[in-house]
Amino acid sequence: MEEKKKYSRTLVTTALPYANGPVHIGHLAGVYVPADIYVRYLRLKGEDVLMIGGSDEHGVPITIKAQKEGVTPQDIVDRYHKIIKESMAGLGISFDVYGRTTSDMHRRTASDFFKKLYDNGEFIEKTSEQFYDEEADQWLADRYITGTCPHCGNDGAYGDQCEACGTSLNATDLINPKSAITGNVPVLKETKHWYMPLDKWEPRLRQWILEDHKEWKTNVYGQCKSWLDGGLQPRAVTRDLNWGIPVPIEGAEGKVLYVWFDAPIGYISNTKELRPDDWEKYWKADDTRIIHFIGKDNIVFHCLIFPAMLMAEGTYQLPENVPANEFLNLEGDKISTSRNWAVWLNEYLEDFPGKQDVLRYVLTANAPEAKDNDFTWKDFQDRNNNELVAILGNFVNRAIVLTNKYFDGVIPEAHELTDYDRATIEEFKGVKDELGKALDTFHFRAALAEAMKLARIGNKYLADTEPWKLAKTDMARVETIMNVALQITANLAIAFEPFLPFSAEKLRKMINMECADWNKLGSIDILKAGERVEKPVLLFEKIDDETIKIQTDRLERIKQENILKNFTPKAVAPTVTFDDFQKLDIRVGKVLDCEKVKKADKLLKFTIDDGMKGRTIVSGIAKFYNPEDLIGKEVCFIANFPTRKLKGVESQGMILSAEDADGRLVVIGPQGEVRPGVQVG
Ligand code: B3M
Ligand code: ZN
Repeated sequence: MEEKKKYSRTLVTTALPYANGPVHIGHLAGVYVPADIYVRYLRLKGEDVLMIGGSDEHGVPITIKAQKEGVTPQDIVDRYHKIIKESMAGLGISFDVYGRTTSDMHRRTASDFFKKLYDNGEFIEKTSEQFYDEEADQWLADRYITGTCPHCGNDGAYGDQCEACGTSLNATDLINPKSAITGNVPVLKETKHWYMPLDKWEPRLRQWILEDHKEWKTNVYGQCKSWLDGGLQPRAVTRDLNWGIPVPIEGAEGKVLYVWFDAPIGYISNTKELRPDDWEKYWKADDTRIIHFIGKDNIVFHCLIFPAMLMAEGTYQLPENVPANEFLNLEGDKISTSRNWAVWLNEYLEDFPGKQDVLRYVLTANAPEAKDNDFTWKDFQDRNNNELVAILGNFVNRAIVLTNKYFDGVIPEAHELTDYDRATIEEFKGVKDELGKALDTFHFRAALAEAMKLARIGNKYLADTEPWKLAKTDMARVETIMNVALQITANLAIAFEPFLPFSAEKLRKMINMECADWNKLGSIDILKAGERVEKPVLLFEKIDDETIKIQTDRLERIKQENILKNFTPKAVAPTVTFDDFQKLDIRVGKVLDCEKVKKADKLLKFTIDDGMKGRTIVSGIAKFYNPEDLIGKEVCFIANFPTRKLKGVESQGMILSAEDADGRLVVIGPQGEVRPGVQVG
């Protein structure tokens, strides 16, 4: 392999979330948590690194949300920018700057960028037919138009992208296009726009990615390859919209820059905001390394379109890597803002105060690095209780408690090391290399597992050496053991800093370690004998079933609401004759008794007064009723249904019930009292 280019500084960018809603665990697992781990790691190593973030405040996602609520787009972005910025800070995502694309700095930067490309003749000017909603009197760009994706058949595809298969589209590619404002079939009208001729840059993009960046993640490399192999087309970089950055040329009134043209430039504007005097070296110097953290739906924009823009501009570095992640699902279903199927960061921080690191841990341990992955509350609880509490928290707590107990908090000296001590030390020395290698190559799950390995080594060391048993007989040995255990604790404070910054800080305070230094990882003389540790503080606590149930109940409620919202009655069955109908002998009966059928959690056994000699009917509605509540009620049943045996009980008929959209069964009965045994017809 070709030797790695030397670099002196790193610019890490993180996708700018649309300010049309709060951020959720999908955004976090895909982009912000891994980026934050990476940046914290570089900082620990003493490298020059900037972490650039901000809100994406233009584009149709914002105007659609504003129209829905009857407020201005500015109201929407002001509201969500604040929520997003505060909640990210709450989770310890350590941006050096978190800007916004409605800032003056950004407006100027994006506008100048466009102007330079325009002046250099980098755009194609083209008049073409675009969709227009006559009733709404509005052009339909991007998400204003929905239809069927010509590639995968998803019928919720947008005019610029299909989220199901990730393909980037032109609105006119959609099958059965519909206006997202009125639902009308749009008309085509002529309008002029400016296009980036991506085809012109294709050979350079090909060389740059397919030849020079074979080390990129396979999911990213593969997506790029398939686009490049499909051939790139010119893409419009302007839109007919009244929200965005005005196209800075004559004859473009009423037109704005396409949001995907201005948003990536936001990385540049926000860097300028942060470092007005020397921002350029982070973008243009040879020894700068740019890394874009994004989700998989943004790959085309960051690997092909933005690089083509940078190539056309001519003075910028191209990204060194784009470690895009796949998607995180929630309890088996795709996360969806419109269906409210998400765990929202701002709500999490309210519901789980002080537990930022638990979420960071779970999202990293489960990161969708190579394939889509699933977040479940059960897994969240298990990982907290069985890993953070039982392994990491337990070891640290033991080391600190024992030091306080035997040495009054003073770090004891290590005397002669045994072979076992030496083997343990060798083992944890290896962790540094492995951890560094995994972090350098964006394998954050593997890196976290390595850090956890260190805690496991510590636990095993104490369990094997049993200092509490030696305390009466061999205090010198206990001193050595506790010294080693405390050195492991100090190593943990360094190793976990990127992943669990809140807990690492608590831990550092407990052992009076001022700052974490990556270079010391793996050494056994981080803490000096004679110095003190503080009293133990719990790093993690168990999360009980009730706490989890509140969350799963909430999701269950949302699921039901969504089902009911989307309910459409089934098509009516083929017509029957009166004779057909009369064949069914439906009657009213009174419930004399009702009880659960043993060993069958779905079945209820009814004793029915049918006006004759009475009958028993078994019905599969146990999940929806308390048997006692049905006693005394009148129900309708089919009297000439064939007798069947259900779980050993003979059922002589069938009780009628309606199945609601969510699968709930509701028993049907007369709306007034009638004599048991009368017929329904
Ligand atoms: N706002 C899309 C998204 O949130 C877009 C990213 C911009 S990154 C420059 O997925
Ligand atoms: Zn598709």
